[in-house]
Amino acid sequence: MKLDFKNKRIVVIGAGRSGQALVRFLVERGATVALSDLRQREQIEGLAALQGLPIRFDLGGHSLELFEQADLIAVSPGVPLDCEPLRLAASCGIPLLGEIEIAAQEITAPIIGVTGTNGKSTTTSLIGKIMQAWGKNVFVGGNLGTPLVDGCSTEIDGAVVELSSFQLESIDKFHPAIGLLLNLSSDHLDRYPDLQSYYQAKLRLFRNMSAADFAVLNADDVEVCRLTADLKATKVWFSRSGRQVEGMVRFGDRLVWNWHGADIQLPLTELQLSGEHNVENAMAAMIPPLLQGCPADLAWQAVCSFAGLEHRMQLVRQLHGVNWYNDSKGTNVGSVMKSLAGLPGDVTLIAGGRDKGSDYTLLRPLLEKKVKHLLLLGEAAEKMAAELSGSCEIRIAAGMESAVQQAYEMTSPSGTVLLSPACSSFDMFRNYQVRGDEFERLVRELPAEEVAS
Ligand code: UMA
Ligand code: ADP
Repeated sequence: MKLDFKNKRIVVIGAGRSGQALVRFLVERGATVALSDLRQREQIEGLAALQGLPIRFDLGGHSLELFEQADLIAVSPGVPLDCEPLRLAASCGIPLLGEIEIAAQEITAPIIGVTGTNGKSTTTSLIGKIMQAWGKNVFVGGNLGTPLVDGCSTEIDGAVVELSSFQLESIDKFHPAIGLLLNLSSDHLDRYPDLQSYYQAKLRLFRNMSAADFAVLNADDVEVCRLTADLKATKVWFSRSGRQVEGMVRFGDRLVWNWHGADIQLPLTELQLSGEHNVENAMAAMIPPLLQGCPADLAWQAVCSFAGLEHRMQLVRQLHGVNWYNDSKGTNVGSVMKSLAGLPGDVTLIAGGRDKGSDYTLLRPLLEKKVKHLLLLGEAAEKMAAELSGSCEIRIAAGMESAVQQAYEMTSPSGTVLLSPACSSFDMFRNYQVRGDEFERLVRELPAEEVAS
């Protein structure tokens, strides 16, 4: 059901991509909009594009009276719901909706929502590729980059939306036709008091779903199995370890779609994406299109033609026998473990950034096995060095340039240099893309000729 925004006083909190998209969307629908952000105007990218719109800017801090007097607060995902202006608005009984909720109430086409700790962007993109190959006009975005409100203005056959726990916190009636929960492991403990609160935010994906909807779940993930026991949605499983479940099961080098008597087999040897985690992403991504009637061969071709997203285990350069990988999107401990697991030994790992309350000791066994040198950056460097001490040779680098230079000097031929930070980028870079781009630029500038020592 469409919400009526006409003449409503709406405060949009957060002036990033979501906030700016919300402003355009709400102004078009006749709302009286104020845009509020802690940052000063000159610190915020893209504001010039809002020039000329009839909105009030409340920048450099949140004016509490605006929040008290609003009819509705529209919240960006990065804004914690317990911050002062939102607590005040809640105490005044003012409703709050997130960007995903506001957008989804306008969309009548079926929505496929993808969540989980890792693999969301890859799986969302894969589903998008399949749907497009099938001739469907689908919106593909969400946490991936393009806010869902930007998908409301066009006629679409469906939407494939990556959903973070932050986005799911502020949904209300949001009701995807298919919801995917890829895996659960530790992340974002700088926002949540404990792991269970983070997991519960993820599970909100399923709160409005009924038996007519599908929940696509990872049968190999203990936490996913434990926490989804009571879902109302019809469960469709995927299992990379060959569990006998109804859904998509991997047996050796083939996948079997074992659903309501279907007998479809898919050869894994055709998959371009590398790493066991990407087998899971490919399995999960196949399920929604198959449930919606997409021919399996067409869907599998689309999956196999996908070479992967930037900043995820991207081979940047081979130099003097050393492979240099950019995995800047490896922003938590679980993802770094997957990335390391797929590499041979003799790794120089560049990690660090802004800590999210992570337990880095979980990395110790893999560091002992695969990593020779660990170069640490940013705010988390000292904490990581303390928790990982003794697992390999550890140095703290002054910045990315110094880390790349040291990695160049210390990595032996046939070794690997991997940027996979286990942390967010916001202490040193605008986002993980800028961090990855900077790494790639520095790696490309390394001299190809051997430097005499
Ligand atoms: N802000 C305030 N008050 C506060 C806190 C923040 O005003 O109390 C302001 C900040 O100063 C900043 C703005 O809020 O100007 C940022 O808003 P935002 O963090 O919601 O950022 P957006 O640019 O809108 O991007 C968000 C997602 N970011 C986060 O969830 C942190 C993007 O995901 C997403 O692509 C985009 O919406 C479109 O949907 C990025 C991300 O890092 C990739 N996501 C996290 C992750 O993947 O781990 C969850
Ligand atoms: P997300 O959007 O959830 O952050 P991405 O698809 O962007 O996930 O992948 C980010 C990183 O997470 C990758 O570089 C890889 O190291 C790791 N990863 C990807 N898929 C999975 C998965 N299914 N399970 C565990 N780790 C994964």
